[in-house]
Amino acid sequence: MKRLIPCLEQDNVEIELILLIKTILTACKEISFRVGQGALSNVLGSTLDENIQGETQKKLDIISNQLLKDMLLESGKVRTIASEEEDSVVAATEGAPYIVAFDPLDGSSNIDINGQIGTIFTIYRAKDDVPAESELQFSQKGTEQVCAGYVLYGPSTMLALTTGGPSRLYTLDKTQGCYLLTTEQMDIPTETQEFAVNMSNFNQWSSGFTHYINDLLLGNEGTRAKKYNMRWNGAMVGDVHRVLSRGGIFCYPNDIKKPEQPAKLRLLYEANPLAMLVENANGKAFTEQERILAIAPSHIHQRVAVIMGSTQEVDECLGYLKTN
Ligand code: FDP
Repeated sequence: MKRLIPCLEQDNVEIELILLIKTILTACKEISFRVGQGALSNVLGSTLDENIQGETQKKLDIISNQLLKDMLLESGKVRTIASEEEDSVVAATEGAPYIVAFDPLDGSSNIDINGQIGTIFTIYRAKDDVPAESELQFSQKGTEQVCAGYVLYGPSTMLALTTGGPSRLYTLDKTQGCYLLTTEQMDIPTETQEFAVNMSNFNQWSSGFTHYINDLLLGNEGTRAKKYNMRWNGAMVGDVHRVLSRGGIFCYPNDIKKPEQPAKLRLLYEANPLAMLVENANGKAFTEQERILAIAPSHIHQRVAVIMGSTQEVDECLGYLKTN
């Protein structure tokens, strides 16, 4: 099996970027170890702090954030860092070529129950006309990402990565400490009979999205004339991993009862990297109206609705949103 670095070299990824990816993955190996230790390393449970979005921070969130931040600050390759767990951007090395954003541990509610969680990351080129300490470093569309990926801490630790070419999947060989290529090119089937959505939000959706889900639930008797199955992991990284692995549609639509904050998921370090992986695996990733990767961001913690996965199913869903 091929190791990660030779794969990146073969894909003609520039050496500086390879070194940066290696740094992120070294931090993730450490996170994987701590996650694997579970209750034995006394890292489960909550701290008393809240992050900027008012969510209680879990101990593992804080540790993972610190590990990634420290290693990126030391690497000399990163000019500016943004994290779900940091209120504002962190200036790193002046003149360094890249900026990095990450969600250190996505799916926090799964931490204490030994469920799937993961680190999502994205890399862009630094802007020379913007100071390192400015949030404007990140006002770049998702199409500008030079690398997007996640490390999933499940029964095995897996890395999904794209540097602009195909989305590839690697598995961490814990005996050797290296990532081995296990799926050369992920390929999302265009059609599906599986959907992922938090059904407890049913009463908060637009009429178009409610109509779409109702038609899926009607199965063979409804207009879609197909029996659909539902899977909900509770961690976007795990749900999108399933979609990348065997197809499906993942939806986190707007909550129309919360006009002040209708969307839940974050554009910079959740939606954009996963959208790039999905598109580079022949899938489609939209909000309720537009291609996620084409959004000009307004803020590092900006939230967007997310509908991603099998192309035909995403198109069907978007059709309901247009006509209702
Ligand atoms: P979490 O807050 O647990 O980190 O990023 C947000 C996220 O997880 C997603 O991974 C997940 O899909 C969603 O929130 C789950 O939130 P709800 O339980 O509110 O639907």
